[in-house]
Amino acid sequence: MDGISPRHPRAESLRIRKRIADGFDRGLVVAEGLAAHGRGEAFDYLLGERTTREAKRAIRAAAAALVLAEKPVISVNGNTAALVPEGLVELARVAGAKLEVNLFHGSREREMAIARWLHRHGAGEVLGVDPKFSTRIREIHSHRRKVDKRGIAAADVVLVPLEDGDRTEALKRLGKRVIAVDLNPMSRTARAADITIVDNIVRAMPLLIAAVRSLSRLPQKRVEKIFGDFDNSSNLRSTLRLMLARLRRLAAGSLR
Ligand code: PTJ
Repeated sequence: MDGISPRHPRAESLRIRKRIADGFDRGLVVAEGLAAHGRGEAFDYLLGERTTREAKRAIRAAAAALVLAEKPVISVNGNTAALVPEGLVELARVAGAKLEVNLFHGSREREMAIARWLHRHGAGEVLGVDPKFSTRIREIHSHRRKVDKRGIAAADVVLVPLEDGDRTEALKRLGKRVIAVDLNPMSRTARAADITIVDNIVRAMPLLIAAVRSLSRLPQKRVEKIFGDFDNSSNLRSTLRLMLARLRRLAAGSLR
């Protein structure tokens, strides 16, 4: 029981908010993560809190990139761990990807808490917490530069949900394919990634898992075509147009 009435018009949004608040109480989410979540909620409101056709297209392309990858890694921060722990573990399993804890607001304690949380939800190996395998990516100018030699440092495809900015550009410069999940289609991350899923991670994660499962059964050539046909800039433009149209409708209703 979460104490949220199913009849509340924004029940789902409140349930998601509660997961972030619980994550904060457990020491998984940093205080800044609560603010980041609020920013996400505002963009989600403009999307109509639904998975758009554009997001579904990006999810399919992201699944293709994961299926084609040789060394895929899922980067996990505090917010993502609090919101979709089971999804992260299941995605890693179906995509043959590694899970790596990588934090913007670095803290050993929180790294360990997130790794324990993922183990509790069925994760096998969790990278990013053993100093023996730690290395630095010089191009990244935040605590996120600390990566695992067996994980992000060696990866060809990196999934970066709820990202903060300069890392995507740095990973791209290092020749990696980057998949972002970000409700803000105008963010630097959204624009720099190869594939940006503009959707709430809570809704996108099960769809991404299902898409990886289904594309894993297709011949490689077809998966390559799905990846190759995807155009991130045009998909982002189309998402922005959707948001603007909804904003105009909402504003017209309020100003009447
Ligand atoms: O746990 P840490 O230390 O790694 O810190 C994580 C945060 C999220 C605090 C850090 O990465 C950060 O400051 O991120 P930003 O710069 O606030 O960017 C987060 C982006 O994620 C914003 O564009 C939000 O709109 C978006 N976002 C927030 N919640 C969601 C989301 N996107 C998808 N699903 C969400 N639920």
